[in-house]
Parts: sequence; C-alpha cells; structure tokens
Amino acid sequence: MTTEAYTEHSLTDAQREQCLEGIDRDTYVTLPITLPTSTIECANAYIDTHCAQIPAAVAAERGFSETNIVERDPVFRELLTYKPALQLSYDIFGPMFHLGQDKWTRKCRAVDGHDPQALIWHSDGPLGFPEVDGRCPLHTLRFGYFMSDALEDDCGTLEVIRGSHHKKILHAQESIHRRPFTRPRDDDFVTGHVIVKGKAGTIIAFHNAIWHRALPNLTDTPRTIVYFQYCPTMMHPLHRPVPYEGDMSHFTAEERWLLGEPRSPNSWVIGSEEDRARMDRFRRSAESSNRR
Ligand SMILES: O=C(O)CCC(=O)C(=O)O
Repeated sequence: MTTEAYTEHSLTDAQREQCLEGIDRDTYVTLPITLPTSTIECANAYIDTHCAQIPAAVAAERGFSETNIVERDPVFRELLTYKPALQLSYDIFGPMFHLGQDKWTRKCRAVDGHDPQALIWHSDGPLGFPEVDGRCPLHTLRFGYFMSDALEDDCGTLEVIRGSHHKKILHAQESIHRRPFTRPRDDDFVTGHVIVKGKAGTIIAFHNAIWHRALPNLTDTPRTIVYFQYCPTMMHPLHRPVPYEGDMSHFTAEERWLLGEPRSPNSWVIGSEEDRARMDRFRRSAESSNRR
C-alpha cells in the first residue's frame, strides 16, 4: 500500500491506456494504485461514527448506507477529485463530465441470511437509455474504493460478469429493482463470473453496462465500500439536486463543476471553451493543446 497523500496520485499515460483496455475487454479494471492508509482510516472513522448513531431497528431494516457524501466529511470531498479517477473519466468523456453518484455502503454479517444492502444481478443507468442491438454504450464510469478488506467469497463483496458489456444489457428499458428478473439461460451468470476481492485500498473502475451484484455478508468482517461515479454533464446525477442548490463559495472551480454549479443550458450539453477548461488538469500529458 502506498503512503503518499492520495492527492498526489496520478496515472501515467501508459497506465491510463492499460486501464481503458481492461475496461474495454473485461468491463471492469482494478487500478494499478491503492488508496493511502490515511484515506481509508478517515473514511472509516466517519462511517463508524455515522453507523453508531443509527438505531438498531433502522439498521436492521435499511442497513448502513449514505448518498451525497461529498459534503459530509473532508475525506469524501477529496475523493471527489481523486486524480486517477478523473483522468480516466476525462479519457472517456472528454472535459464535459460531472459527478453522477457519491455513496458509501457498509454490510455487517447478515441476520438470517438477509441483508438490506444486498443487490441482485443488475446493470446501472437511467431507464430508457438508448440501446444498440441490446447493448448499452458507456455513459457512466464508476469507481469503487474498498474501505475494508474483502477477501472471502461470502463477505458480500461485488460480483461481476467479466466482459458483460459485450452482452445484452440487463437494465436500460425497465428497472429490475421493481420487477423480478429472470434470464432464459442458466449459464449467463456462470461464464466470466468474478468475485471481486481485494484488500482495503483496492480501487476498481467499471462500465455502467456491467452485470453485477452484491450478496449478503456472511462473515464477521464488516464490508465497506465507497462509490463515486462520473457521467456526461448532460446526464442528471442519480441522487443529487443539480443544479446545486446551496452555497458553493467554499468549493474550488473543479469541485463546483463536478457538483453541478448553476450554468447556462448550453454549458450542460456543449460548453464554452472556458467550461471545457475546467477539467484541464486531467488531460493526458501528451495530448495536443487542441481541446475536444
Ligand atoms: O455493494 C456493492 O458493491 C454493489 C453496489 C451496486 O451494485 C450498486 O450500487 O449498483
């Protein structure tokens, strides 16, 4: 595990290329760097405090999870602009992307096998996103930051189907969260099945069309993960009010952009030169000065 401050992390152009190749081939990739211990400790300190305040009955019904976390603790504000994530987002979307989701989830040992935070097989994204031949293009890049070790098969960690963005999407026209979901072939969830395990600090990035799930945690080690996802500015975030409704004066120009600073209609979709310069720090070093 690295010990430098995570704000100094960045990917080389070659690492960026390798990560994109990995996503293109496997639908997800494990980043070649890990979070510093201090980041893991700060995130867990916040989450520990939050969980301690949740009444047991509420925790049993809903589990432990929070969305829109950037404003809750400085560690999440720092993760908002975690450079390797924004470098890869820039590679995929160009400069016109913003925050699509920020959340954490902690799963403790399931009671009677039940875990309110467990999720059946699904893919991510808005309802009604256009499909091409049943496949969904990459509209959201999601980063999972492991804040606990996830080393056992039954610890409730993320499971994926490797290469599943090459298959027909599970969720674009209808929400599988509202409708029981079946597939005609039993081996759909066998071929390429990966239980994504790793030590605390592991970072994964994945395509919205990935088939994924997370089962109940059957171990005594709580499993904690933080997710940040990025999408084109023309897409509305999943949980956040955008345009941002509060005072943004304490945020940097990059943070304001990512959080949905109020702007002209054109600047959500096409953007001016000034808009497109907001994410300049995340361009490749070898890139020409011509902006997209
Ligand atoms: O707990 C996990 O890692 C899975 C989360 C997930 O599938 C989702 O939020 O869509």
